[in-house]
Amino acid sequence: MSIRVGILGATGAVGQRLVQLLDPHPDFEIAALTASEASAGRSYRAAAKWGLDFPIPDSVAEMTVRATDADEIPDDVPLLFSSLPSSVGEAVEPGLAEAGYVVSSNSSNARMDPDVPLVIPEVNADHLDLLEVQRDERGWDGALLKNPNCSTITMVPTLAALDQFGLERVHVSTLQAVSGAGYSGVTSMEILDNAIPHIGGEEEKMEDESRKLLGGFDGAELDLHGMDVSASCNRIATLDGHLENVWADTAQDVTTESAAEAMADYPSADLPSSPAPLIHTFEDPERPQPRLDRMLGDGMAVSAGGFRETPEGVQYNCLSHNTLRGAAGASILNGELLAREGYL
Ligand code: 11C
Repeated sequence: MSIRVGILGATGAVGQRLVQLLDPHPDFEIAALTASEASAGRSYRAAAKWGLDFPIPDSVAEMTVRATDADEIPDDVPLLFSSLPSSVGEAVEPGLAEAGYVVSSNSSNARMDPDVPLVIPEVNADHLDLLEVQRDERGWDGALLKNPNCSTITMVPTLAALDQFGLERVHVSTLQAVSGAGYSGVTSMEILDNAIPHIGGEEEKMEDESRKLLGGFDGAELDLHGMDVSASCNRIATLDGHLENVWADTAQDVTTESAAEAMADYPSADLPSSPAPLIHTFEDPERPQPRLDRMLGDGMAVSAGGFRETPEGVQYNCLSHNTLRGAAGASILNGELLAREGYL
């Protein structure tokens, strides 16, 4: 039976991707859409500034957009996918979880809260048990689960594959697509012939979230991974797909072959939106590239290539689709995990 779901922040770029990925979906059916007060009461077709290259699905086009408020969301919609701006997420998500909704959120607020699980199902599905701690500590009937930032999601599965060699230090420099900043269409032309060597707050997110995702969890407490992570984040004139140059220093020797093999063999999750293989590896040093590789695994795969040995470990490049694997698809995958683990 389909689980009725809501999308919070349904008119934004990630909200639109959520609509695209949920229509249709094997486990979920869209039953509620919310946005700001300015959009409430309008049809989704009228409220959404539809900028993506697929049609608005008929099933939602005439659905009335609601305000993002617990009183507005029907009780028979147990699962909410949140793509709210972080300040709005911070204000409303805890109240929704307290009111009994299970919230799978892409918003950046609360990702590092000790009793809020931050999950990539293929990497740290066991961290979901933190929801029991969350219920005990906060007394919520519902739950709040987060997926990481898109640039973190791109890199962390590759690091998870390399952790068998003992990760000690990670340096990463990113080349991030304009859709990560919400740019679309004509606005994205503003950075043509340019690159912006700074993305506010992004470095800290990559450094902190990576250590939480790869941290150890004993069923009650989470320890951050002991590796040092140092990030430099840059915006380039690509529409979709974050490309990242990673230097991973390891305690044990690692060859280019063993690094590539560890990534190619890294397992998928047994969930509808987890692709097989999870990580595509390339020998061609010019791959992965955003335009050629961002849609691998229906936009849910990670790609890696350009492997080179360094004195301390291995250097490589990785890529994923930032609004699919990196945002909307990541929230849906977490929703699938919540359903499988009996939280709905
Ligand atoms: C960017 N990674 O490309 C950002 C967008 O923490 O979810 C996503 C922000 C976040 O600008």
